[in-house]
Amino acid sequence: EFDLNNYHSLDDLYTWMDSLVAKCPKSFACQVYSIGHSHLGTPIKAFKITKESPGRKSWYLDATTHAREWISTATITNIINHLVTVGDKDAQNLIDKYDWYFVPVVNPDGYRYTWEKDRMWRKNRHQFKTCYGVDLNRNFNSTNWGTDGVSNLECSETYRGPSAGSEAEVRAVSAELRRLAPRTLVAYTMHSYGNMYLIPFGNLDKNKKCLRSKDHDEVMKAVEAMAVATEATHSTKWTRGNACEVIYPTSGSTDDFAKDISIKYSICPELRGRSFVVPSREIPLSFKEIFNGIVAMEKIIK
Ligand code: 0X9
Ligand code: ZN
Repeated sequence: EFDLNNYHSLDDLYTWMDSLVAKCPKSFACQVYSIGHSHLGTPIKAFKITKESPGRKSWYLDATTHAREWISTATITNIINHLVTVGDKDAQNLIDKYDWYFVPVVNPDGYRYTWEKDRMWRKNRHQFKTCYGVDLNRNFNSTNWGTDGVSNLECSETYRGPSAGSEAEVRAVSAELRRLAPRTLVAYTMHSYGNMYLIPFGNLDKNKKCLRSKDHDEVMKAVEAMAVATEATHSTKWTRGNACEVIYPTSGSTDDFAKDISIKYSICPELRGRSFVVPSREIPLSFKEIFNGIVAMEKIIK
């Protein structure tokens, strides 16, 4: 039995995703597919929940772009499970209104490495001359790639890579986001840790000031509702706002890329935790607070 309140190896997770398809009710369709392969050739698997009818909008969610941020994969796993098998009023409403696309592990090579060798690994496992790995959240071909909060040194934890979109994982996610963008309302790329909801942009403008999107205020209204619902779940505090202002400038992030290709609600949650290693007993707490946030935000966006 797959324990939703625990962490799982990549192989166990992928097996669970396949087995969940068989439990999908008749009222909607479930499918596992691959969006591409990692640097070392591991499939990057996605799970989709769809209904046949024209003009539907979708949500895209991903996790574990950074290998050590296991709580993000555990949280997304619980969201998928809840939508497919629990079918309460909230789940039914979300599936009635939207198609859902999930990539639980964007960085499967890095994730494997955290299980087998180094729990604190962050980057992918691309081998360079002196060190391994590109920071995938610095490699997306978004505005001003390679400028802010990045390193051009291959041994750095924030190595941007040799060029924009040089990494297989980033190309796979970028292609999937581009494919889905015309009908996608929300891109939700989960990280840890810090109790934050961040929105684009991470990067600076030409005067080296934090850059807000044109619709910043409108997007913040939705994020505010999300944050309030999350905070109410277990009486916690969540910081929210422009990523560059709230934490630090970055360029080449998933959320900046998604915003650049016109996905309106592009959000980067930094999930709960006091370190990258979050005790498994907090998995159900993370799921509940994040799911409540999604339910609350859904009510006010279109
Ligand atoms: O540095 C990062 O990539 C993120 N923090 S983490 O601890 N998960 O590594 C923050 C990214 C903030 N910028 C954007 N979301 N654009
Ligand atoms: Zn991260």
